[in-house]
Amino acid sequence: MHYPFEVEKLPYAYTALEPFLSCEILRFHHDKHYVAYVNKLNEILKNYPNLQNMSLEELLTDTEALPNEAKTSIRNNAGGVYNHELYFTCMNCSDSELPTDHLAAAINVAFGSIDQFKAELSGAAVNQFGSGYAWLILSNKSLEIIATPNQDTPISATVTPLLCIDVWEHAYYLQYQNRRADYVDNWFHLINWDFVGARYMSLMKEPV
Ligand code: MN3
Repeated sequence: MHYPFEVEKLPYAYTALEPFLSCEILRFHHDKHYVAYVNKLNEILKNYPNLQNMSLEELLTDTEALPNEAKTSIRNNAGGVYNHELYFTCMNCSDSELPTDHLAAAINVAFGSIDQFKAELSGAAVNQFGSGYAWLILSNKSLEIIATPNQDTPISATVTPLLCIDVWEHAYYLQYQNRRADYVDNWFHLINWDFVGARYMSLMKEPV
């Protein structure tokens, strides 16, 4: 039983990501925006006991199992939960600016260099029109960068996201106002490369 979904605590203090991301932003982002998605998802699932044993990933991938009238709202809210949990977990305050080991090697193969990877991810984040996310994904064991609108989640049998940056205005406006590019630039200081590297390694071990 996965229902009711529980709010995941931030894995660091609200002030931990300063000066790159303010305490005020993290408080609103986690305690209001993310929590609202968890509550809304639970509210919807309350009416569907037969969906209450599905995991978040199953709700997002096995859409055939969802009733037509609730498909869109479940996708949006389960996406809002999944995306925010990955976003918060992908950050920390270690200020390790570079990936290491196998992930670093894979990034070099996929993008040519770490700098080129940063340029491409940054471009996807800055150019995403309106609200959404930019992602580093593992697709059939290859690294790719994509952007998605709203709370869409790039997850399927063969695609798993490794890292995401939230570019909804609520993720940066209180500190950066309209300067999304500055937020994205500074966010690179916050990537938890230990987490992303470990996630990459465990996914590479799974059969395709
Ligand atoms: Mn958000």
